Amino acid sequence: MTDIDYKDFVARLAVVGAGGQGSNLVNRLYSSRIKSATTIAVNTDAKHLNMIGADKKILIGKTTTKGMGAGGFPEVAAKAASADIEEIRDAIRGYDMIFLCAGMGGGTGTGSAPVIAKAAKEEGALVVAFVTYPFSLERSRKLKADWGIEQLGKNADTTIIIENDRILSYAPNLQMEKAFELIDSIAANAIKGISDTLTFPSLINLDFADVKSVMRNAGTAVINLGIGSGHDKVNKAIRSTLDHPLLEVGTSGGKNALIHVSGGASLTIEEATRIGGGVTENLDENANVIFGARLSPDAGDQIKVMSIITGVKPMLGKGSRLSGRSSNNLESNLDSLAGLDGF
Ligand SMILES: Nc1nc2c(ncn2[C@@H]2O[C@H](COP(=O)(O)OP(=O)(O)OP(=O)(O)O)[C@@H](O)[C@H]2O)c(=O)[nH]1
Ligand SMILES: [Mg+2]
Repeated sequence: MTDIDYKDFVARLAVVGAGGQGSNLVNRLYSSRIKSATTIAVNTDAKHLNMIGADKKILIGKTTTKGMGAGGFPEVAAKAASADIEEIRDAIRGYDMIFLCAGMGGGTGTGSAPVIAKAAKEEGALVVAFVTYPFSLERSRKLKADWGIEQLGKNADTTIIIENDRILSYAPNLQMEKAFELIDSIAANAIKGISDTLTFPSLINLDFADVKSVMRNAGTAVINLGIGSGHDKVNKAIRSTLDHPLLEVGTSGGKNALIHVSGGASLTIEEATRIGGGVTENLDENANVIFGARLSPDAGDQIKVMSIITGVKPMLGKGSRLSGRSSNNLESNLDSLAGLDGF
């Protein structure tokens, strides 16, 4: 029998960040020394790219915007990305899955992400976009964001939307910078969790073919997080995931779900499976549910849950049902969700 190097059969993954927010997210993952995915930052803004750590950086619009940014105009950024599309293609070629990150509402991320998504799909990758939706106070940016999300809907397989406002509604006293950090940690954790569980041996491995079956041409999706510890931690984890207000949507129509569970050395397959069942109870009867679980040495007694539900329609910009509710508990939950090692 000939020896086969099974590493050759592991899915190849890359994270591409477009614009300021996307590049910041890439920087965050690069700094955390993510091993399961290549990091690529794309921007029209040379100065910002210089400050970012990434395996690869691409300045787009070298001949058009000349490294000075897109000035808030998505159409300028779309042209810049198209002008340098060959360089983008060279960088993203050969990956099975691309996580594409961008803040919607500015110029570069909004305009270039759909162009990058299209190229990545043409190169054969499964394209999962993680985008942020602007704060209400960024009024004029919402129209641009809506446009960007619509374009991504046509070009990416799945678009997971994280609304900046939701963070403020349950952690209202957070400074803008800290709010950004929290929002970015959610996407970074999700990406790292999925990548690591696809790539490294895990308590319950995620299989790329399964991820593809949930994420291929899946439309908009929502992500929710939960946490549980101490007595009854499994039920606590389930409840906090179901109550998580990052996106207010009914998940009963949800078509498919990817569930990721992580916990300390004592986490059992039975507990992970119970959580998977609990957080998907309300989904469509025929929903395709896949899940993976990882042991995380630093987690101690804590179990963390991430659920991505596809085929749901988010109600963007409608504020949160949690406004005005005491948020102490959620704030501390968020803090413990923020560490990158957790998933
Ligand atoms: N979560 C998070 N959101 C951010 C961050 N920076 C900006 N945003 C949000 O993302 C939107 C787009 O901002 P940027 O990513 O800076 O914009 P850009 O894509 O670089 O666009 P231009 O600079 O206009 O070319 C903003 O409206 C904010 O809502 C960040 O570091 N974290
Ligand atoms: Mg910028």
